[in-house]
Amino acid sequence: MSKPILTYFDLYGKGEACRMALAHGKIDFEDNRITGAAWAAFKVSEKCPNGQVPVLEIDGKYLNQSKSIIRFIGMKTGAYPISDPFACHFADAVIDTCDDEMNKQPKSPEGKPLIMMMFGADPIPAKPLAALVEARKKYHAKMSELLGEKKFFGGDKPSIADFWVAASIYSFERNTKGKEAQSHVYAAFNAALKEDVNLTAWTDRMGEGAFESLLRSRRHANLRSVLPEPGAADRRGCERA
Ligand SMILES: N[C@@H](CCC(=O)N[C@@H](CS)C(=O)NCC(=O)O)C(=O)O
Repeated sequence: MSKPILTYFDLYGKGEACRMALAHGKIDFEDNRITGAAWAAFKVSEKCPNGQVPVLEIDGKYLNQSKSIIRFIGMKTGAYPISDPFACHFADAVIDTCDDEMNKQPKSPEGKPLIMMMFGADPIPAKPLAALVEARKKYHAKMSELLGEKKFFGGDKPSIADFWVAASIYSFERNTKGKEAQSHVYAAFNAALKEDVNLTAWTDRMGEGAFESLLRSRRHANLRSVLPEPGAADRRGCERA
């Protein structure tokens, strides 16, 4: 297998779960964080099948779509065990449930998800923040219910569902290097997570072992400097900071 290259922006967003799956699977990969002219060229090249990232380049092929990529990684590493269709179904169902919960996110009167205010320069005001926290609590409760008494969503070891959920939690509740103007949002989400003892314990478990170095190497994602044009990623649904 050639050394895979994961191309994404210098954000957590839709690329982070794939990074986590690769790191946890101990796959030596190039974390290609693209911006500016390099991104403009990549977007229109044959390397970018749908003009969007993430893209995983491996063995001369260019794989797009974050969920399809993470399944591919999981098939290679065992985190998506194709010999166990029930386990694969459960992992997929958790990921689909994440989508359902994200689709229920509060929106502005214009129909824009309030979470997109994370991309703005102004701190999110109290009222939309309260709505976001409420939605996040429902997400926590749903994930906690699906996790049940298992150590991981994948049972004894993490599956791609664990990486999917961890990418979100470590982008918000446990993001220690997030955008300063929104630090009160990270803090409020973190406080909400603490109310869920089960999911908090899982979050702690996910932060141990193979993930430690990945999490330690994380740096502040400067949203505005990485976007190809002001608000572009915002419009395209990069819902995670
Ligand atoms: N369904 C795709 C969506 C990918 C997507 O929305 N990518 C955004 C970044 S999060 C993007 O490439 N935006 C820039 C653009 O479309 O020009 C996936 O899950 O991979």
